[in-house]
Amino acid sequence: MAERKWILIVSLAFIVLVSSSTSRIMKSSQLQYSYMGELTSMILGKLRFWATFNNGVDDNAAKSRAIGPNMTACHHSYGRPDLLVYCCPPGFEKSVPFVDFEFPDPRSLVRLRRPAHLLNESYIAKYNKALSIMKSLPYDDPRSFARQAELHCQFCTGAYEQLNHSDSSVNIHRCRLGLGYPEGMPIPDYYVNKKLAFFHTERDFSHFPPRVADLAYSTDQNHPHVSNDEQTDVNLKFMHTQMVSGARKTELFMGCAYKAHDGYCNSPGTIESAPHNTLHTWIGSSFNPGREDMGKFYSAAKDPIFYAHHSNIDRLWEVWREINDQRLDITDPDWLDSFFFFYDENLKLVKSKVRDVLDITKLGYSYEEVDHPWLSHRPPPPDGRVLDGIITVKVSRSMKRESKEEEEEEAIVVYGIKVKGNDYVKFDVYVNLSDETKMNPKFREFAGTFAHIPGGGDAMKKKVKLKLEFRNC
Ligand SMILES: [Cu+2]
Repeated sequence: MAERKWILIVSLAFIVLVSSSTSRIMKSSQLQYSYMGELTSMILGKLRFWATFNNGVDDNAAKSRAIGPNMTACHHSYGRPDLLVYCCPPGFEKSVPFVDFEFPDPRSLVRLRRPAHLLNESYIAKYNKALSIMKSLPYDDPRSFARQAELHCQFCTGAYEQLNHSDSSVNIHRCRLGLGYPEGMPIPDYYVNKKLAFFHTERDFSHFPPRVADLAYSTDQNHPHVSNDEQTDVNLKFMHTQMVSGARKTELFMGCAYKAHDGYCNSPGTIESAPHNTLHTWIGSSFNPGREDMGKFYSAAKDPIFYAHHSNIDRLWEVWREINDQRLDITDPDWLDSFFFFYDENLKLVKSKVRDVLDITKLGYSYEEVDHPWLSHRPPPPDGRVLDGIITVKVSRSMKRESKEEEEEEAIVVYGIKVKGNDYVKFDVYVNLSDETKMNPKFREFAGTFAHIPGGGDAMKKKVKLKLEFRNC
């Protein structure tokens, strides 16, 4: 129960009016910790082995390839290739006792996460107030907004040494721990109201509402800028590909599972690439070199909109599991046992494993039901290519013949050839043609031909397929 209450408090409290004076105070106190931290991280780097024994690595964990941060070995990390940042928590060098995560009482009330664009005034006011309280807490307090924002920097830029001597760093994105509310294509108005806590200065002002978010955004100069209507249509079709046709397997949707000794795992799933990454970039300020704050790991969580964005990514995972009948999951124990540390509302340090945060029912919350309009927005099939010259395609072989005695034949099938009744159509198919002078049926590269005799009038259209035996040329 206690943990769940904390989750609620955090989710309500992540948005606060950022006054310039508050942020200056925050920055200056972080600066002091930075000097202190530099010294301690130098010393503690030498004591890494010792530190490992003070962070709850039990025998089983040591045998597994699960990953977790060594909380007493924190150091500078790169926020951008040209920027060294320091986001270690004050006093990290001292080992802090921790407790294992416990699920809330299953009989307690289920919390409902609502879409950000559908919140009513009283909800927004409550959220605003809670976030203000978090912002007013001193930097020393791990529950303060500034310290919560640093978690993203610590866990995503590799600030902590990793237990199990892994080259991989535990990345909170793979845990989908975001808190907040789902979609609505433009940024909700209250996020850009300067009188409210949701406002943040380091954003791209040209992307403020009523501009519809560009889920496939790119900073490339040639990236098209389109009307809101066109953008909405692009977004819906884009989401269909990212959620349905492009993500039919767990690994395609989720990306690779982190584990120790495998080196850096940098194979994101469809949703992590976009809309997750693209929206980070779309929201961040174009005046900053890394489109900070949202555009970079080290700074992203300083923007209150980060939490709503990440909660939506969490939600999309649930939606994806639902449309795939809940069958697709990663079962690798090394991934499931990878862990993080977070403070709860009572300032207790809690060790939380990936397996602890996968079932939202056990965590005591759910998402308000919304439509998924992108489900019915499958992009139309391509118009096809007009055969007015040589077309070259790469075809992967479905099988390899083990021996000449085998009876099965391998065939090349050219699907969907469309011809008009009155047209004369003929084309040849060649396999492994490396020399165009051999484009002649007398060579072995010739695989077969398609020929259509005119007749039946233009109104009569035919859709046929050509099947050719594959011979090893
Ligand atoms: Cu993110």
